[in-house]
Amino acid sequence: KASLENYDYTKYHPMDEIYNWMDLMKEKHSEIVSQHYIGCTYELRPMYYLKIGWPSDKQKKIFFIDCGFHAREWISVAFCQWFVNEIVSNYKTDAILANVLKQVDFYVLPVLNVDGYIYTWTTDRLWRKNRSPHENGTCYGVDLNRNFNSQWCSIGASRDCRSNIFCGPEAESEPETKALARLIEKTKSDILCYLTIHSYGQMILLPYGYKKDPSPHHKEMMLVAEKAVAQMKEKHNNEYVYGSSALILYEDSGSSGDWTVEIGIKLSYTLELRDNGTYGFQLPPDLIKPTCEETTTAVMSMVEYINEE
Ligand code: ING
Ligand code: ZN
Repeated sequence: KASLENYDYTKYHPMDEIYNWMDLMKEKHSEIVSQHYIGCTYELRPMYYLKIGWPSDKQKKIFFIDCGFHAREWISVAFCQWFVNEIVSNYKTDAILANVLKQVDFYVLPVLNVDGYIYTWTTDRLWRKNRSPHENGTCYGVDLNRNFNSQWCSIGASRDCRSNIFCGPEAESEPETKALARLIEKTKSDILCYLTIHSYGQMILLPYGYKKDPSPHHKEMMLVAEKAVAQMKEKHNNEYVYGSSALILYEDSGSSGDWTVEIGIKLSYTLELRDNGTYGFQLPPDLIKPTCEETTTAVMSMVEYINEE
């Protein structure tokens, strides 16, 4: 069994290594890290998140991050791992972080779409959806970011199972969607910020996707995004844009970012990491480090904002 000491965060890792990594994390850093099962994928693989923070008697706030919604967006998965490693490597020496971990629990879900992620390693590097069969097994996969129960399949989604943005037979039809939605619902009154990590395009997307109207905390969310983008620019002089999905990207429905706002979570962002299209989903491993470094500064600026509130 590999050890955490020589785990390489500047490489992409296949799913078996990520499961193993989660085991090692919770064993080695058991004082602040625990692992939680949320359900099984269509192909019956377990999905887990890591909870990171000091145990506390008082109700803590939650900063929620998920990765690996879309199978081919490998940098997203690499970021969740990088971020967990940052916390466990620094909480003993970084006073700000130590303080944050008293008030806030990070929930980090490294891979939601486990079946799809494995499929990109074995069969098709550019697969996006999960792996549930449809129409008697003639086509596969639902877009998990079109399967949430918020204006489901009304715009920017397809009812054709061959489409890459297939919304599924109904809202929350997929076990992956259901498991994540139930976890978020159960903990929503404590979630201060929901972040879902995608690639690519270098954007911080705000709700809504399904309409051009601003969401309830739009102004505040824009301020927080502006700060995050400034931090990222400072780190590696790399430009991210921010704004509501429907305005700066495209209209879409049934995304997790819209659904979390609709159930009352105050801050909800979809991050599109590097790059701007040169390599697209196949971001070379030597760009993992700068991408994760700048994204960590962005996330930490958001965390500090909610912690000061
Ligand atoms: N992008 C997101 C997608 O699901 C998105 C972008 C998210 C648009 C939320 C609107 C709302 O299409 C990627 N790269 O998957
Ligand atoms: Zn995506």
